[in-house]
Amino acid sequence: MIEARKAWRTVRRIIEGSDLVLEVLDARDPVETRNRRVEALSRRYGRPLLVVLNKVDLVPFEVALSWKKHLGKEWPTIFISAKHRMGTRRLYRWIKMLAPRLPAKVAVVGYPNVGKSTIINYLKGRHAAGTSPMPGFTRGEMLVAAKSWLYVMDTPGVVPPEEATSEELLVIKGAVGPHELDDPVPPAISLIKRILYFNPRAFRDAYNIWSTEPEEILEAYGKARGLMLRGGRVNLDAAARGIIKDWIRGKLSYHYPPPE
Ligand SMILES: Nc1nc2c(ncn2[C@@H]2O[C@H](COP(=O)(O)OP(=O)(O)OP(=O)(O)O)[C@@H](O)[C@H]2O)c(=O)[nH]1
Ligand SMILES: [Mg+2]
Repeated sequence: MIEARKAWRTVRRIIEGSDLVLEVLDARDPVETRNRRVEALSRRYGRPLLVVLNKVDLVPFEVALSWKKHLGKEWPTIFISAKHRMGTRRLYRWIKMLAPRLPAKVAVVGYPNVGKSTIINYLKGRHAAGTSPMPGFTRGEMLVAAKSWLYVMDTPGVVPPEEATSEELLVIKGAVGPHELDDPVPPAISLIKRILYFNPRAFRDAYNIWSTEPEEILEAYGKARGLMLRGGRVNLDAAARGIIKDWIRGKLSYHYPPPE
């Protein structure tokens, strides 16, 4: 919790010192990765904000488009895939358009693991910021000179304090790694339920598991990976961590349209 408060302090200071804020969301779950506290801070300091829906390679094009339209009612919004280097030109264009001056100092903020550091590397065109499939990787801030007219600030992923109390929610948001959980089974079960709700085929597609019962899916996953305890029972703990990891890494995916 102290760690989280420190991270928010960093983010607040960086937003205050920036010309433009990029709020990064995971296109698989824009509702759960939308960071209204970041939006409130941008408003408070009068900084323009661009919503960047990242990881669109994991959702159908029409879904990304409908979210862009939906979120676009509140903030300028674009979608990109930083990993697959899709959408850079558009991103540069929007930064130039929204920044009140050049060179612009741009703060890249959002939940853990949404791809902030990957976006920084992609803006720079080569590796500058450390990235990791495990959330909570970036600990401090980092200023990167991406172009002659563009400075970008990498920031640690932040979770609003009121959400930091539910491990189940944090797992869905991709904001905690499996190694951080004492008992990964309950959050894995809620994650499986949510994935099934939005994408009933997810486990079939990812692992060829046809069950639609969360507990059975966990068992089948453990069995298929050889995650067994002595006596022939499945190591549910390890299976739960495995599924959470696959969700974080984008091996499991779902999507849903914005509200009408
Ligand atoms: N499929 C897909 N994966 C991506 C994309 N962008 C980033 N990732 C992956 O998401 C994971 C997290 O990326 P990071 O850039 O480290 O995320 P971050 O927001 O900086 O995370 P923290 O520093 O922990 O807050 C990595 O495994 C990236 O490869 C994308 O566009 N598509
Ligand atoms: Mg990072």
